Amino acid sequence: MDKIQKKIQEIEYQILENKVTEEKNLLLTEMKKIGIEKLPYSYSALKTFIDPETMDFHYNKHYKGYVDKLNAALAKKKYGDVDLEKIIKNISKYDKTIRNNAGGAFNHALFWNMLTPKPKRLTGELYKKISKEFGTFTNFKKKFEAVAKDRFGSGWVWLVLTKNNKLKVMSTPNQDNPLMNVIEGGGFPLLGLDLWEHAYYLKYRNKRDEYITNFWKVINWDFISKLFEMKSETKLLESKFEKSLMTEQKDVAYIEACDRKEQDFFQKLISSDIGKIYGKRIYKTLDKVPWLEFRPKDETINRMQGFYKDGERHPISYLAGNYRAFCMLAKSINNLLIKMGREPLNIAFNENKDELTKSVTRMMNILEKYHDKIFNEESSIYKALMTNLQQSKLKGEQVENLTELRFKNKFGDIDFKVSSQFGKQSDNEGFDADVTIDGKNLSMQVKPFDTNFVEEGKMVVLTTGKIHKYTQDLMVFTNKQVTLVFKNQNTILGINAYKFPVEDLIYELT
Ligand code: MN3
Repeated sequence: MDKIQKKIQEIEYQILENKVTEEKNLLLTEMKKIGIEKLPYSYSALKTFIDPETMDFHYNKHYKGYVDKLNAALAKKKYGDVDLEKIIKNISKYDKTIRNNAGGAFNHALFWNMLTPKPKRLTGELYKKISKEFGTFTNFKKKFEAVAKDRFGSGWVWLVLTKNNKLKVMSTPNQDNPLMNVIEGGGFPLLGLDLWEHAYYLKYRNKRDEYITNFWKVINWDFISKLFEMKSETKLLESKFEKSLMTEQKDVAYIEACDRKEQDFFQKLISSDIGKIYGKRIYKTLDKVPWLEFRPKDETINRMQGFYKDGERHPISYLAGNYRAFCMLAKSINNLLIKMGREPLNIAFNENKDELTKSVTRMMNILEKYHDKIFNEESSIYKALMTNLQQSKLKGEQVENLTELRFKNKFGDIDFKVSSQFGKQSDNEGFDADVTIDGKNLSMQVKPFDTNFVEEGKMVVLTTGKIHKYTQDLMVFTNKQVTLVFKNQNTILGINAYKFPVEDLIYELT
């Protein structure tokens, strides 16, 4: 008897366990899909506006249909985890099926929340703004109804908050939405009315105008006001940030130089995958600056890739590969964010790669957005960056001149040809050169260095530049005292250092 009891218990546990796992999996797949917005009232709750049968059909058949078809289309194309608002904002990237169904899902999810069986009058900031911009609240209602009546065929009518913080009544066809990037002069939808026949035909038949007028009886102004406040708060924060960027910039003191420890961190960071994100985004941002012109490399006229102003390669071109500038930029933007009371960036000394990627991406978004405020001659961030980059450039020219001079001292008047200058995009602290010695053509990578010493049978060369594997024949290091020339066959990459077998040091030039 005991045995049977035990067995039953075991089976019961097993069933329970399976059920839990199954529910967990179900939940996980559900979470990866676009969710269904719950209807916040019963089908019969909005009788003054719409009948229960239409409500039931509209919600369960039409709306859920859009969500299901959208999820099916997204799964088929393997778009992975997605956010509905993001899809809407980037709708031009998707096909027509997704455009229609994402629009349907988004519009209706908003629509259900914009209605209530217990409406209150609109008061507060939005009421003031509507009255101010449309003359009176009645004028706004008239305008909204007129635009709605004007919509031929299926579509929506909207009250929209534009990018310039203005209110606007507009209409979109089909399931398009003012937030879609394909809609010209759109914005964030605050209020919307479904003008498809499926939304009213059972109750109103051909009297669409009556349906439009009855809409005012069920509007959830509390929800609309919240949407408005949320969106204007974001806008307010943005304009505050912009203002602070303009005024704070006069105060040069807030741009702090980076200490050695911070520089070491950013040096490692710029050599990593995150450094690649930084470099790419710097190029993208500088490309938007109107007074700079990007020019690609052209060997026939000996032109380097970079950003040019009045025909000259501008030192800002070194920005992408310069870790000191990277550090300065991160610190300056962080100081601004802290002063604004916003969440600071988490870059310096952070070892978590995901967090770092997020923070650097956020920093680059800010930089790109405010490119015209940051990259202009009035800006103190720009001035500080330029001082830094000019110093790098001077240092580079010094290294170039000294290296060439020492090669000529040793080998006579050889042809020393610099093929890529100090501070190119991928590597700001070094340059490429070619020499012909005893009829042999040799390519070299030249870098500045601090000091060198022998450790465990290897020659260690400490440098402040980026540590990178090069393919040239020679690795050459120059400082004020000496130029070291190594064979580049057994080069080992260290942290802030290159290491070589002692016998690979072929020349010490002075
Ligand atoms: Mn509908």
